[in-house]
Amino acid sequence: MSGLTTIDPPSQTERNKVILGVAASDSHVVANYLIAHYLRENGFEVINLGVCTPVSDFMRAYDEHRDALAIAIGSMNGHALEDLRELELLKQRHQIRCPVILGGNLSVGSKKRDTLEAEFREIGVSMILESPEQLLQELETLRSQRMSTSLTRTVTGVHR
Ligand code: B12
Repeated sequence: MSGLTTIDPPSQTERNKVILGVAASDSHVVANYLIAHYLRENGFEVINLGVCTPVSDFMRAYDEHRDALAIAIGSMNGHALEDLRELELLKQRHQIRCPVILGGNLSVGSKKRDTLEAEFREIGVSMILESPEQLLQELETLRSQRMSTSLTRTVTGVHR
């Protein structure tokens, strides 16, 4: 028999959670505050770790909230590459299954290197987004994907 009658769909918060914070060396708080507010206004539960957050703290937050849709990291002071250099290693160690999204001013100086995105991918960043609006759009996409995956599992009875 199908799992439809026996398996509860994921709760509202399970579909809506995002872990947010600012990279370890960075104390710029304004965008973090505004993004947290904006996402909450749009129905997301935000676990906001605030400024000066080491990668290990993002991982620990994910350990506590393994249903998070994404980890979103801001960096304004130009030192994201150094701050996130252990990301790939720690992602593996903590079995991170959601995307790690990065945004802000990602290198020192106004001219950005063409290779910057590739450099971030190499250290474990899944995608770079420019604005809170893009972040919201991406989270909404992730949420719908999550919902259709869990629906498929429910209908076929392979929900775990
Ligand atoms: C206010 C400010 C400060 C304040 C911060 C106060 C506080 N507690 O927040 C103080 C004076 C403390 C400060 C300190 C420093 N600052 Co400062 N600061 C600024 C300033 C003027 C505004 C930043 C801000 O709040 N903007 C408002 C928010 C809403 O906009 P935003 O930060 O640009 O964020 C937008 C996007 O980037 C994006 N975004 C941001 N985060 C994220 C995250 C995700 C996931 C996504 C998708 C998108 C996203 O969305 C936001 C909204 O559109 C900027 C210059 C500027 N005009 O932008 C410099 C600036 C960011 N600072 C800069 C620097 C260098 C420093 C210092 C290193 C200076 C120094 N030598 O001490 C220190 C670093 C301190 C530290 N440890 O981090 C540089 C960074 C240069 C770079 N990256 O190449 C800037 C750009 C100034 C400049 N032109 O040189 N700063």
